[in-house]
Amino acid sequence: MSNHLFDAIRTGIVADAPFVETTDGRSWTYGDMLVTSARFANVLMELGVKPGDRVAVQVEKSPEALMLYLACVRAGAVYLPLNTGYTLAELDYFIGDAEPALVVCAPKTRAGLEPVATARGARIETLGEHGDGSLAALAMEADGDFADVARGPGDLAAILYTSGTTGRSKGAMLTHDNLLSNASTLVDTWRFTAADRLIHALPIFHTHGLFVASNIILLAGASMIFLPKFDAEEAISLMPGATVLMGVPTFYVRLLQSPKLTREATANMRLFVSGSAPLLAETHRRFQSATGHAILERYGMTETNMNTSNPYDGDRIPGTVGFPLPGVSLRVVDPESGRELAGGETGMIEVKGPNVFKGYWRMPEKTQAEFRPDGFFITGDLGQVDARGYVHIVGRGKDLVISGGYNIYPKEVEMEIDMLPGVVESAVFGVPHPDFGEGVTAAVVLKPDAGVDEQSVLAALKDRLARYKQPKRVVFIPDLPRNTMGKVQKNALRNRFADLYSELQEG
Ligand code: MCA
Ligand code: AMP
Repeated sequence: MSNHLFDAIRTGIVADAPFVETTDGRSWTYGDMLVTSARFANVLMELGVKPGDRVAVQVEKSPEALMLYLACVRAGAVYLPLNTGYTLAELDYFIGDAEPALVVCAPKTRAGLEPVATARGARIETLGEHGDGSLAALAMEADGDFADVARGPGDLAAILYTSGTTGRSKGAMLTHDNLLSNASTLVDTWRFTAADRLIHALPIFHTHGLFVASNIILLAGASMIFLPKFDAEEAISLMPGATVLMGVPTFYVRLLQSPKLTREATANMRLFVSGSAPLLAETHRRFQSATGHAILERYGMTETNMNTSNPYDGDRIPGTVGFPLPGVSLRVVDPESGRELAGGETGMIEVKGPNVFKGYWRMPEKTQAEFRPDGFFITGDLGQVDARGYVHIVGRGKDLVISGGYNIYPKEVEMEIDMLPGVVESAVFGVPHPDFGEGVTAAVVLKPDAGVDEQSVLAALKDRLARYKQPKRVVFIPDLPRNTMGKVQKNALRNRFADLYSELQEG
């Protein structure tokens, strides 16, 4: 029997080679990984999770959480990671839509989440950040051997929710081969070997930290230092014993604020990768002058995994995302007609390849609307390909703000603000922010004598939206700027409030 993704992870495994360690002194070898993920897989079966069932997981980052992901892969279940910042209101939607057989949450959030899970027919267990919780207790008693459930390349391994420009979030269905093909390509492209040691400071509920970082390490038989969150000073102190860092641009902005970021401190490092949001060319240049390392910028999406990468050998050009990865086809088209554009012309980026997801969970119409008849996926990103073949992302055709590597869909925030008493309407947009790249900003139109101020708007959003989606500033204006068709002109708002965060020091 074969399990497409896990068989590849097993191949060539060295049982006593280090896999993951934490800064509180816990560590797992590859042999430990096999046993621990088997124990969790046995528990999933005992709890009645069947192949194809969804397992929704909202827990703090820990090696055990990663073992639970691997257990789902081995048991043929579909792993559904959820941002720890999501509020109960947000979770209710995801659980209702995905209909998981099991919800795993942090011990401290169980009381709040239990009614939501049980109302939706899901069982609930807990997993704490130090290997505690009811699921971990069951795993400790379980068998350390597990016969992996047969899964083919096209079977689902995970569903990751990504917000939509209209309406609610969509679950991107990722198959075993989407994950395996992309991670294998990146191992080769970025020259990973068993000798690598990654500083893993990203969250593990999104593609970047879960699939790009963790799957690469597993396939290469390499090791990683698992940090609960990113801290620039801590990351620098770990660099002499590490070889690679993967981060969002905010990581690099924050690293550059430290006088300890020097050529000597980074001498053992061979690779710094950036993605999830545009890296300013200025950050790239400053990093190179401080350390001698050219950050390797790549471009991906939840739906597609990684699409392009600057070269490992060769010029890593600031402000570009490099070349399509081997096996990935990329074209730039006229958004209206779908006609392919010539090099140097700006249009919609479309991609096709084994990396591209299977579709949106239970949304066949939305899936169809985002694919061309010839199988290319419409990314919503605007870009061009230069004469040397480097892809440049020049904007977004979708109404989206990216703050510190997290995506915020303005519509979702606007709907919450528009429901507040005293509010006529609102527009949410991103403007430059020295730390987060873009700062979520709301322009609000009030009824006369509404008695609403910035603090009251923010207070009302507190339990409705994850913290990172909440506006950093709320400004009040008499009317929203509109074009002759009545469409809100967000560009005009972005221009008007472009300097809102410029007085902030970086970080
Ligand atoms: C935290 N806050 C944020 C963000 N993170 N606000 C806006 N945007 C954010 N990204 C809030 C905190 O709740 C806090 O609010 C205040 O801002 C300051 O928090 P701070 O301690 O400075 O933040 P932090 O905990 O240090 O986190 C910043 C971070 C983190 C390290 C940049 O957001 C992060 O790890 N981002 C990575 C996201 C990621 O993995 N994206 C990949 C998605 P308060 O003070 O009120 O409590 S995958 C993807 O995009 C595709 C596939 C791809 O290409 O990779
Ligand atoms: P997500 O929905 O979290 O998967 O975010 C994917 C989006 O992040 C892409 O569609 C891009 O808009 C953006 N993105 C990812 N990597 C980069 C990059 N290197 N440069 C610019 N934008 C990026």
